[in-house]
Amino acid sequence: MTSRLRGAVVGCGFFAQNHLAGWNDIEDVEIVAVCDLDIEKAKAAAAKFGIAHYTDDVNALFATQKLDFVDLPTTMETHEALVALAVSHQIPVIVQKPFAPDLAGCRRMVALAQAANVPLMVHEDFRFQHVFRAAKQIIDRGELGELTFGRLSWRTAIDVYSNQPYLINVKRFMIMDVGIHLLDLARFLFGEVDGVFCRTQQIKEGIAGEDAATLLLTHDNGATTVLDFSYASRRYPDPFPQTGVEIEGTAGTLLIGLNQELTLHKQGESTLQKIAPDARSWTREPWTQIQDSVVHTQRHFIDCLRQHREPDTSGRDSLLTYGLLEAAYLSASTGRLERPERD
Ligand code: NAD
Ligand code: 89V
Repeated sequence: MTSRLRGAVVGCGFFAQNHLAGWNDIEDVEIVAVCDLDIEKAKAAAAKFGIAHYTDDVNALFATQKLDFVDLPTTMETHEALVALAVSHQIPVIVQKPFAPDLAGCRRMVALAQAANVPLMVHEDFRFQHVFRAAKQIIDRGELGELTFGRLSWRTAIDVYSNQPYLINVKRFMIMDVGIHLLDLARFLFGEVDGVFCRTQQIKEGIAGEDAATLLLTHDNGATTVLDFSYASRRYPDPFPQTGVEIEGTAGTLLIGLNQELTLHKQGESTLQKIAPDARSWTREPWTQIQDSVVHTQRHFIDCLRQHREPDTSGRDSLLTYGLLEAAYLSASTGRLERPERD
C-alpha cells in the first residue's frame, strides 16, 4: 500500500456527500474516482470535491483505477453485486448499512470476502459517536459495576422521506433503517444477546413498512435492554438524531440526554459532562453528530487496513447484529421471544 491510500466512492447520492466530505478530512487518504449510475451525480461530486475521475460504469472504475479500497454508500439491494465485484478485484470494501436486505445476503458477502481474504467492513457509525465511546470507556473501567438494565431510545418526527424517498416503499423499514444502529450499539455497550422480543407499529399512513418498534433484549451477561425508536414521535424541539441512553449497573447509572449530555450517578453523587462532536467546516445541524461519526468510522476502517486487523464492525462481526434484526422481525410476527442465530 502507498502512503496515501487511494480510494473510490461508488454512489454519489444523499448520504455519500457526508462520506466524500469525511474522506477529505482524512489526510492519509485520497479519493481518486467517484462513480454513480447517474453520471450527473458523479460529475457533480467530482467537481465539488476536486476528484480527478468520474464514471457511471463501475466495471470501468475497477478496470482503470489502481485502488487500495472502495467505499459503497449505496442502498442495500445494490451491495451484494458491488461487494462481489470489489472482492473479485481483491479490493477492500467499506459498505453502508443496511448491509443487505436479509441475513442470508449478509452471509453470502462475508463468505465471498473471507474466501478471497479481502477486508470487508460495514459502515455502522452510531457506535463511533464520541458520546458512546465515552460511555463504553466508563463501562470498561468498571465504574457502573455489573450491567443490569439499559434503554436506548431514538424518537423523532423528522421528515426522513424527503431525503430518502425509497424508505416509503420498503417492507422492512424502521428496524432496518434505525433499529440496526441501536442493535449494534446495544451489542457494543452491553455485549451479546441471547433473546429478542419485538413489537412493531405502522403509524404514518401510506408507507409499506413499520415506522416504530419496541424491542426487549436479554444479554448473555444477564442485563436486559429496551430499544425503542420511531419516525412518528412528536416532540418540540425535535431531538433528531440523538439517542437517549440509560445504563444501570450494580455500582452506578449512566444517562445520556439531549445535546450529548452524559450524567454519571455513582457513590452518592452525580456528575455531568457534555461530549460534543468534533468541529468540522462542513457539518450542519441537526446532522452534526452523525456527520462527525462518519469520519471516525472511516478512520477506523483505514487504521484497520494499515494495521492488517479486523474492523470492529467487520462483515463477519455484523452477522451478529443482522441476526438480531432477523430475530426482531420474527418476534414481531410470532409474538414470542426469539433466539437470534449466532453462527
Ligand atoms: P441515494 O439513493 O440518495 O444514493 C445512492 C446512490 O447510489 C444513487 O445515486 C444511485 O444512483 C447510486 N448507485 C446505486 N447503484 C449503483 C451502482 N451499481 N453503481 C454506481 N452507483 C450506484 O441513497 P442514500 O439516501 O444516500 O442512502 C445510501 C445508504 O446510506 C442507505 O443504505 C442508507 O440507509 C444509508 N444511510 C446511512 C446513514 C447513517 O447515518 N449511517 C444516514 C443516511 C443514509
Ligand atoms: O439511515 C440512517 O442511518 C438514517 C439516520 C437518520 C438514522 O441517520 O436514517
